[in-house]
Amino acid sequence: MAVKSYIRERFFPHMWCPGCGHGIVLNCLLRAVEQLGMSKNEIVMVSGIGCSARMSGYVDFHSLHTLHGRALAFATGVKLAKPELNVIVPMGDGDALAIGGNHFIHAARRNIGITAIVLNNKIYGMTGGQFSPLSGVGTMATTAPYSNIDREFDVVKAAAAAGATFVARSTTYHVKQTIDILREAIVHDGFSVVEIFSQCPTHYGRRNHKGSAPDMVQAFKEMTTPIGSKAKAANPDLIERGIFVQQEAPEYCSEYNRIIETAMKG
Ligand SMILES: Cc1ncc(C[n+]2csc(CCOP(=O)(O)OP(=O)(O)O)c2C)c(N)n1
Ligand code: SF4
Repeated sequence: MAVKSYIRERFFPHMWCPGCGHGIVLNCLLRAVEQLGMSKNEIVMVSGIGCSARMSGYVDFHSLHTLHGRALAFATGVKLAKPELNVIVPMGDGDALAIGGNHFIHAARRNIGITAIVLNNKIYGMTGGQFSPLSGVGTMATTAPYSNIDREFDVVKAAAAAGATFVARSTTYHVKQTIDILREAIVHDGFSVVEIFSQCPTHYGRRNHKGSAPDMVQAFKEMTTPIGSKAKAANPDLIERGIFVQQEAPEYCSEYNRIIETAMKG
């Protein structure tokens, strides 16, 4: 089975807690890569620090485990040096949009051909439950013991506004949709952002009385709806999932090479 050949079995069992959503995201990603028929040598996974970022240790792709919030900066260097490779960057909500927020918006603005996966569990999992820019008002966290008052980013809107040319959202409940979206994101020629709601039963769930991991996964089913559904019209609180942006625009590495060619001629 090709999926097995994409993992580094020597690093298993993994460090994720029982019920963590990040393993489901990894499984979806491996299946997307398998369906694309890609060789592991064509893929580079670059990650920062966090439970999500730990993913780069488990895949038998080329991999770089870098600094918290800086994965996209390293990934930009890799992509510029080897534009023919598929560069995939899994990030937690803190990694992507707190410490890494600046890199995130500028990678989107440049439209560099990287696939950014934001595993949104609404909390800093690895460090024990601090709130992140995606936690939202009312969330209980170690750093918000009387509940969080910070409003959250909408990752989809932030990515689209910053210029990402592929923007999508899914959840760990919707594995088929997640696989399909990841496939499209990987082959997209430009900056692709896939937000995936992923449960952290250990820190977010426990502190916010969200029940067991299966309860949290079930909640993703109930709180989301396909883009443009009738249910959304009836209940505006539902969160839409699917592909929001998918457009062609000059990709950064191609433009960069064009400039190099021009300079060489002159
Ligand atoms: C420069 C720096 N600042 C802070 C940390 C501590 N740190 C490690 S992971 C992390 C946040 C993890 O949360 P998130 O990125 O949302 O991923 P998750 O663990 O929830 O998957 C923090 C603050 C660090 N490693 N490096
Ligand atoms: S702390 Fe949360 S995010 Fe980290 S492995 Fe455990 S369940 Fe997953």
